[in-house]
Amino acid sequence: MTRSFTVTTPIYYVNGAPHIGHAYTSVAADVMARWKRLDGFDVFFLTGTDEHGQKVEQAAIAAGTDPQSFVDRVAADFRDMAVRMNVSFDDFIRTTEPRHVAACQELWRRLAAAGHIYLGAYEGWYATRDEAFYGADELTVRPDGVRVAPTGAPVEWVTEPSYFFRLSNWTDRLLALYESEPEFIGPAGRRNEVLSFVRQGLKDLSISRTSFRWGVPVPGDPDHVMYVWWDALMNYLSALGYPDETGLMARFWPADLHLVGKEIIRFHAVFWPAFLMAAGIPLPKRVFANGWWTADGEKMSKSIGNVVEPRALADEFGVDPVRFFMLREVPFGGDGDWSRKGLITRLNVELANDLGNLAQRTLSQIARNCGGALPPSGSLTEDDEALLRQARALPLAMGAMIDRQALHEALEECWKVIRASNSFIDRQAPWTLKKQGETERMGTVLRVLVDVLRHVATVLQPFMPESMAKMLDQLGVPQDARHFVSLDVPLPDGIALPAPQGIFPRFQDPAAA
Ligand code: ME8
Repeated sequence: MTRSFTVTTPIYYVNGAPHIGHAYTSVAADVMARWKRLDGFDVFFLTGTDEHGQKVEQAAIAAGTDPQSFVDRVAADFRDMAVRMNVSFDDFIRTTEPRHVAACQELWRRLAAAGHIYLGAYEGWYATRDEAFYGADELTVRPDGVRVAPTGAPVEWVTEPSYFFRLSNWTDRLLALYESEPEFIGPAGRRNEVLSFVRQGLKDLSISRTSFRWGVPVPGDPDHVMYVWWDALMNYLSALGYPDETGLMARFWPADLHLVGKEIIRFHAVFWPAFLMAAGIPLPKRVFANGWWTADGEKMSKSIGNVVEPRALADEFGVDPVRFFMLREVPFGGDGDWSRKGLITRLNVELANDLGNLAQRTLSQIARNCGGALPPSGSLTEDDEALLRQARALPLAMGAMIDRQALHEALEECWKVIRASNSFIDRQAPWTLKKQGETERMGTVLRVLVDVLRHVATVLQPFMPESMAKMLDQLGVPQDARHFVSLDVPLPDGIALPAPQGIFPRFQDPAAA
């Protein structure tokens, strides 16, 4: 039976244009989805937009439009960004879609009927920028007198009637979950943070608002709209057709991985499993938080406005170098400060030199000295075998790293092979073999390099889909032989290879010229 794999990104607030932070989580999830597809899994990859709540309503008012036209426009922009960055989502859910609204209301009805929801009044602090409630003990006062949450977002005092979810009933069961499923939250630092939050004991959660209208109406009480996080978390189920549990839900739920940013781990690792347990729905297997891209040390954010536009970078450098840089530069799960210089260095050194040049050197010699036909392999030396072994180990080794979201380790594993191949070509010097008339040995060396490059390009497809498709074309690998299992079938000797073309041109920075 085909194994399934379900991965999700957060659904992004449509209060402003997408930036590199959103592209980051989406590209990382895309790498995992593409990896599993190449490994033969039945994959469901979900992304989308979070369109309700006070923050979005305020942004619409500030833009001078009604909320629906505003969210239609910004959601289209997020979708466009995902497509441009080559994010291969299977569905793009929008929380203003009828299918989503219906699912939220149905879960609400069921939990209310089972006694998990009650009507009360909320009195406390709220940060619209975070769309989150805070306890007085979590706040600090800025020098200018403004009271702020730990995230730096200003808070305001809110008093209004509200429905509550009995979150306090779930403290022990959540702690038992973290204990029995140690992999439920990653990385470890985030797990500890969630544990210490839940160990303090949970208070009931306010899940409806009455002071504005832009949300999903509460069934049976139209004065209330649902708290935007209740609505947002439900996207993972509404996209799978909840409450129908037979179709996509049977095939793809529970999710294998919710990928999120570190600031929203609490919503995914505390509130969400509590809602699901109350509803008797199986829990996702893992929630993993990526770190933050900062600009001059501060989190890049739409609300702050210090952002880098991913599509502009893709226009300037190409989509793949941007995808590569984001996942190569910083250990996945940690933070990084955005650096244009860093991107140019990675592009020139690792893509143009290490990988691009290796392919170019190998393929141009085949074009020149083997009549453009893939040379057969003669007998292999220990040096040849060692390099081939290293390359053949990549799918399994990198797969294990990707399964624990160590994307940077997976890339490093591959670069070890690329660096070893560069040493190999220098050491074996096929150009010298040619001069010495050792044509057969020259052919074997080039063939070893083609076979190694084929492995490298195959496992790098999830990271750099367009460029690696080009490289596989040049290596003569047919379109339908690019999955991991295909690597067991050797390329036929003597096939004609297309004329090689550079894949990663070096970037000359006009700013530095
Ligand atoms: O929180 N660095 O939406 P959001 C790295 N709608 N990742 C970043 C980032 C940065 N500087 N900025 C944003 C929401 N991200 C909710 C989510 S889910 C049911 C609801 C990424 O538009 C990161 O994944 O504020 C973060 O969690 C997400 O975008 C937040 O996007």
